[in-house]
Amino acid sequence: MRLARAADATDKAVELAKELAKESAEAVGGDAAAAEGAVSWPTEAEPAAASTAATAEVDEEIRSLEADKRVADTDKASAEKDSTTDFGPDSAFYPLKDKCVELKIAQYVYKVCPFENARQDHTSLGLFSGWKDGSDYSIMEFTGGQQCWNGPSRSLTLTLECGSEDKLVHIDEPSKCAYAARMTTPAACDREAANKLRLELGEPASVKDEL
Ligand code: MAN
Repeated sequence: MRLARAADATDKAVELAKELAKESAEAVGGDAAAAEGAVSWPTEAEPAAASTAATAEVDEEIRSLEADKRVADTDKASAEKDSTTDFGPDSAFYPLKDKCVELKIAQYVYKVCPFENARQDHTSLGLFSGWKDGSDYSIMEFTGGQQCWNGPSRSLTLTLECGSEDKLVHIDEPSKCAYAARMTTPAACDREAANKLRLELGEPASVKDEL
């Protein structure tokens, strides 16, 4: 929608630029016909007042279009990223996109942004690299974080549990520079409820387990 609006706005601006160029060319005694064909700007040292106003109006329109374009570019990049991200069955975990949760433990503030990255203060604990194999969309993996002194590159696993709010509830470091976090989120409740039901019905806990 925004892209369509930006395209509309661009057409309008081109029309406006042509009109204004024509007016300003007339105002400074230029060739109006030539101005309409190729948008040409007056080159006089002291342009007429009308020409200055027209230039300001076009400049303003250009600034506004540039702002529209930046928004459209950001939307496009975000849509492209979304199309390659696995938000789980029926996109159950889409609500966690653009969310971040924090927890302070001892001297560190941990910040996890589920489909983005994980941090310990300013130290990267990795970027979201996918769902842990066989975890049935319950564990997210973050890899390629800041190199540990004499050790591996930092990484983190995030276990998602059903809960009434998006909240980081625990983080520890079971082995040096490999962190394990747990967060609660309503987004995990459907999956947990479905698994519970399957269990009660005596069926395997998840489709994946059947494979
Ligand atoms: C920092 C922190 C710790 C980590 C050490 C490893 O102090 O990132 O979590 O164990 O570095 O040197």
